[in-house]
Order: sequence, then C-alpha cells, then structure tokens
Amino acid sequence: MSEPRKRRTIAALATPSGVSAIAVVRVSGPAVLAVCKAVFPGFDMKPRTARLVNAAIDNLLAIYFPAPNSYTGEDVLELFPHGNPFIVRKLIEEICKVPGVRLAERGEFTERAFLNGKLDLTQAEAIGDILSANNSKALANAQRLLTGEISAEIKSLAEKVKEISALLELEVDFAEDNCQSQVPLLGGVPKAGWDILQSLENLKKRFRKSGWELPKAVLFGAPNAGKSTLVNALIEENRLIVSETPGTTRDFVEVPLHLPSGDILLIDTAGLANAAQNNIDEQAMQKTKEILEKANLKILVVNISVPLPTEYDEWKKNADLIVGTHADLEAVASGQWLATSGPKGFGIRELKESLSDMLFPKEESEEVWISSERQIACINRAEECVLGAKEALDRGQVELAAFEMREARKALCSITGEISDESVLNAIFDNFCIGK
Ligand SMILES: Nc1nc2c(ncn2[C@@H]2O[C@H](COP(=O)(O)OP(=O)(O)OP(=O)(O)O)[C@@H](O)[C@H]2O)c(=O)[nH]1
Ligand SMILES: [Mg+2]
Repeated sequence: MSEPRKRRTIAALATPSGVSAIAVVRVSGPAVLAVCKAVFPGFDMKPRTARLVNAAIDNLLAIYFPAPNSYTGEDVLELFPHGNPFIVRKLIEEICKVPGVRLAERGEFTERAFLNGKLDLTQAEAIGDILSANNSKALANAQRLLTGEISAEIKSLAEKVKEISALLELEVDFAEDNCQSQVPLLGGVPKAGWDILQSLENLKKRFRKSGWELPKAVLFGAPNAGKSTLVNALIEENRLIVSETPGTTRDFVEVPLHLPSGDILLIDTAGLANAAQNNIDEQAMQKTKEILEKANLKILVVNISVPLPTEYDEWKKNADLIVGTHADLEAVASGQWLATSGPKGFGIRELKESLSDMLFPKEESEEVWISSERQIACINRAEECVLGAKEALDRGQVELAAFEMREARKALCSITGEISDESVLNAIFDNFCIGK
C-alpha cells in the first residue's frame, strides 16, 4: 500500500449493502473536519457524543472521535444514515467530493489502526475471527486474541530468543577480538535456553482453523422413525416433508440450527433398512452412509412405540446419542434414550441442550488457540532457525548460530507486526472487507 494513500482521508460503508433500518459509514483521516464543514454544516462535533444532523441527503446520527482516541487513531467520523442504499451511495459521494477524501480499500481502517499502534497484527487478525465466530467458544477465543493474549506469549518468547542472541553475539565479539572467552562456548547458552524449542512446538499444536464451517449433527435410523418430524420440531418450522409412508426422505437435507452455545448443521437422512427395495432405496441409503462418515455427531433416532428394529444393536455402536420418538404414545421398546415427541414438543429443549453440550464441550482453563495460518508459518520459521542455531553451535559455528537466532527473533516479531513489510500487511488486510 503506497505512502500517499495512507495520508488521504478514507470513507466507506461499514455495514453490508442493502436495505436495513440503519447503515454505518466511517470516515477516517485528516480531512474529517473538512468533511463535517462541507457535508454537515450544523454539526457541533462534540467529541464522542451522538448528534442528530440534518444533512441535505438524510437526517442522520453522527459521532466524531478526534485523534488519537478513535479506532484508527486518526480523526474519525461515524455516521448512521437510514439503511437505504441510495442514501448511502449519495452520502459517500458527497463525502468523497471533499478534497483529500477517497473511498477506502479493503481492511484499510484496521490497517491504519495497526500503523498507528492501536492494534498489533494478531489483534487485527482477531477482528476477522470476531466477525466469523459462530459459537461461544470461538467467540471467547477471538476476544482473548483481541486483548493481545497470544501477542504477550510471543513477545516473551522473542525476548528469550533475544537473550540467547545476545550471548551468542558476545561469543562472536570475543572471537573477533581474539581474546579468551570468559564464558566458554556452549556454556554461553544455558541448557534451559533451548526450552524455546519446546514452547514453539507447543504453540504449533494450538492451531485451530477458524471459519464458517458448522459442526454437523446427522440423524439416522429406520424409515418412519420420526427423523424429519424431529428436525422440524428442533428448528420450530415445518420445513421437511413428513409422512406415514416409510421412505419419505430420500436425499439428505441440511438445515442450520441455533443451539445455546453455537450454530450447527442438522442433517436429516433417508431411513436405513436391512434390504433395499429398489435402486432408489439403495442410492438413498448409500448417501446416508456417506454423510454419516462426515458427521461430528451421530444421532440414532428410534420410534419407541413399536418394537426396536433388528439393526438397533449394530446402529447403537455407531451412535453418539440415541433419541426416542413417539414418547406421547405408549412405549413398547425399552432402552436408554432421550425420549421426545416432535408433534407434542416433549424433550425438544432437553435435546437441544444435549446437542449443545456435546458439540461445544466446556473445557476448563483452555489455552488460547491460534487461528492464523500466517502466524503458524512464522512460528515454523522461528523453530527452523532456533534448530539451525542449535545445530550450528554443536558444530562450533557461533557466528552462524547468532545469525540464525537473529532470524528466529525476526520471525517471532513478524507475528505481532513489530517487524513487518508491505507485502505481509497487504496479504492480511486484503482479506478484510471494505469498511473494516
Ligand atoms: N405420535 C407421534 N407421531 C410421530 C412422532 N414423530 C413422528 N411421527 C409420525 O411418524 C410418521 C413418520 O415420521 P417422519 O418424520 O416422516 O419419519 P422419518 O424418520 O423422517 O421417515 P423417512 O423419511 O421415511 O425415513 C409421520 O406420520 C409422523 O407424523 C411422534 O413423536 N409422535
Ligand atoms: Mg424423513
């Protein structure tokens, strides 16, 4: 991103385009005052105070954040016009007519926040996680990353690497000055110094890709067990076809479900039977088996008002949870299951809670996990360098070891952005959307 670009004032819509009650437009940079004068003449600009402004295009709410106490660290104006795409476009056009103002590029607000020291790179990347988190655990992790928890760990490791580096540099200086080292070689790096390698290895194990993929809970069981009825009860909508004819569901059907701890995909499948009646049954059952292999949770559904299917014991082995349906009728079958009735709404809340607990188990004092592949690549690079340094030292090549340790520190410092170059920043912020 070029230098002059950073000095310009930028403006963009910060909410999705489309019709909504309100939209948010952000302006950041030195021309914010000029924008206020030109576009919102009556605006008294009391800092960090919401003000109703009568602009030509719309009556809107505006908040002025003078630098440096703003998201970007620059003068920022946040505008809340009515969420009409025409109003928003006209408003942004008016703002961009003010000299020195242009449309923002992807991630440019957050990039400025980084360049002005408001956030480091792990925190900037955490904002992406905050926006994509679809369960409480992912959100809690993103919030911990945003507070700089991982940055603190990385900084302390970089500090350790620096200490070893300093010892090695000292050895190099002694060698160059041709004087006897006070600290004998290798004695210079205390054994504990190499614990860094273990710490790096542990950090790598804490990688978890964040994203939009929802955990899959797949319902399976005999035809007519009540699987589709159960799905409709869970999503509180008559979405799937239900009938007393066995073999109603053919292709598997995916529906999103909101559980107390997060969102999941609930998948209804065609009933399984010992023998397929025809080629369609065969294909439908094959599809059920395939989707079961991809399941995060397999739910066996049984109608408890009729005798259990002969395959029950075999299916049970493959199930993470067993749900009994038709609990509003007299039970014929006996066994351990969560009894429900879709039509009467029995056991549905309990089932949602069980699914939530099973798919999003609570783990005590969990370490914060790393979600950025870029950060993991830096950790890999740092590990390679520390290993290289250790080996060089074993061969008595102190100078090479010192060089490797300097490189290891660079790799660690690039995680937080203490050391960064334009291409790295571009790669990160180009992944953001406009207005972020
Ligand atoms: N009384 C009662 N009837 C139910 C219950 N659950 C499902 N049914 C009825 O059982 C029949 C079969 O239900 P479905 O939900 O279509 O069963 P399915 O397992 O999806 O069947 P396939 O798609 O054919 O595999 C329908 O007539 C439902 O109304 C229940 O809990 N109580
Ligand atoms: Mg069905």
